[in-house]
Amino acid sequence: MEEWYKAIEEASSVESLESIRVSVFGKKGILAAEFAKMKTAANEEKAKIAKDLNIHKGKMTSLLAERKMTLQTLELRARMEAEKIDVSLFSSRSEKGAVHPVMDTMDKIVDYFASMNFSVQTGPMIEDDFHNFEALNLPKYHPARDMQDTFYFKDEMLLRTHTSPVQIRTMLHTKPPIRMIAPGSVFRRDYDITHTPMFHQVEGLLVDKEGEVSFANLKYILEDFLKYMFGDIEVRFRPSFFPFTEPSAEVDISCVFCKGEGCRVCSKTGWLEVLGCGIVDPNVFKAVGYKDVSGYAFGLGVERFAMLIHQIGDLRSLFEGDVRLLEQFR
Ligand code: 2NL
Repeated sequence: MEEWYKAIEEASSVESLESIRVSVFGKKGILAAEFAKMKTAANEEKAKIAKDLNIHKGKMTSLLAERKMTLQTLELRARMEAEKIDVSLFSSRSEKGAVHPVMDTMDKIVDYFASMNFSVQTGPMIEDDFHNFEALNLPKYHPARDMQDTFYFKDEMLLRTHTSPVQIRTMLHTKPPIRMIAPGSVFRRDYDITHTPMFHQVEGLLVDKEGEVSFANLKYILEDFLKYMFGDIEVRFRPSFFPFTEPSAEVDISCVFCKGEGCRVCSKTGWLEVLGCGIVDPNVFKAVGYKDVSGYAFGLGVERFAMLIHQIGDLRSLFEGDVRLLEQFR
């Protein structure tokens, strides 16, 4: 029996301990063999043999359990040591990041207007009714204020639907002349291949003395800007309507995919609409207390520019957060 105690105490692994356990406690183990001997022992000796064997059985059970605990702890410690990872080590596999195509496009737009002496202004994304609508000649009950298009909070607060409130705020705290752009995120309740509930705009505003700003000035800078963005393309202005400008125009470029031949992207027209613009409506100047001034303004959707520049088909792919999109722009 003593040799088995020694074997348990000297077992060097959980595995070898288990084979010892089987040799002692198994059906053909030594305890079973010892108990079997009782059958042939003299009657008066049986009780003593049984008592001794049961004492051994108890001692070995607890000794086995104790040794098993010790070995498991040692084995876990050895494994943790072997699998230790130094998270501060440099990895030979370092992935390069990429600028998101929307931000890359926005940067390029901002660079152009900065080079033309336009300042870059920002403002809050949570706006009030006055700065987002009222001051822009969008009176109460104008369809553009519809709950279906605008995300509203309580107390007439809302997520800005365009970056125009930034121009309103700038005019309210700055004397003319003004030359500014307002890049930023805007929000509308819309979601399909060509609309996401959050998107980016760059709007521009120029204000100077009455009679100093013409539609010709606006036409020149937008043509120059679009050629900077898209290269060798044609530009055309079509009459349009916005509540905050009069007269207003929408601006098309010749299709960057088919060079004006007509294709799926331009719906066979050869033209792509990229901008809205116009001469600032007098009601806007009245709302901010400006007198004897004239100005022009324009607005564009950055995602649309990014899609045309990088040939991206579905607008939603810009916002899914799939790194495979970014990998293409490294
Ligand atoms: C479009 C059209 C436009 C403006 C935005 C503007 C702002 C002020 C006063 C007058 Cl404070 N106008 N912004 C003007 C014309 C068009 O955006 O299609 N945007 C995506």
